[in-house]
Amino acid sequence: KGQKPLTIWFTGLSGAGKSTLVNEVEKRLISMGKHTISLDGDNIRLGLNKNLGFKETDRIENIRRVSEVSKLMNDAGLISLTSFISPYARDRQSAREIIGDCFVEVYVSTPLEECEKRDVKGLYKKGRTGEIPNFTGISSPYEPPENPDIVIDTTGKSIEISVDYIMNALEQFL
Ligand code: GGZ
Repeated sequence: KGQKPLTIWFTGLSGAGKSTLVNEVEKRLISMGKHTISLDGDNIRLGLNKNLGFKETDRIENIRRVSEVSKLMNDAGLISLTSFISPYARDRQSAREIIGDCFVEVYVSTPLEECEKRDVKGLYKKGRTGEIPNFTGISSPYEPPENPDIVIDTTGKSIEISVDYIMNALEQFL
């Protein structure tokens, strides 16, 4: 039997845990025999979108292209997992419209305070000093989803617990 194509769209602040969750959720899906692709800054912003930065119009175009690519992947039958801050509600709504009813929005709601405390790559520090301008949560907005399909705050949770929670919530969409 075939699989249902799906775009599992992760949104949230830098350091919220999107990429980690996408990687682990993808492993689980693969172990269930699903065919997947994951889209993130590493394979999109360094290639297709290398002409884009972080000002508002660039972020809008980043998310538009990711939406179209994810739709293509769904048309090819794949489950696509996307890991982008995608800070603007309007652009996530456009993504939903482009992708259609196989769109699932996962809000990684880890609060700014916790993301900044983690500061895995030292980017928040640079955001605070202004060395990195337009930093999401500090000098650039993040509009939280109002009606996400799944919400997960990773504060104080192991990766395994968080992934168990998401897989359970995803079941109805698979
Ligand atoms: C936010 C930035 C910025 C600025 C570089 N603001 O934690 P990371 O490093 O690995 O993930 C962040 C990533 C965000 O790119 P996205 O394509 O997800 O953003 S958007 O959806 O808004 O287009 C961060 C790094 O890039 N980064 N500068 N100014 N994050």
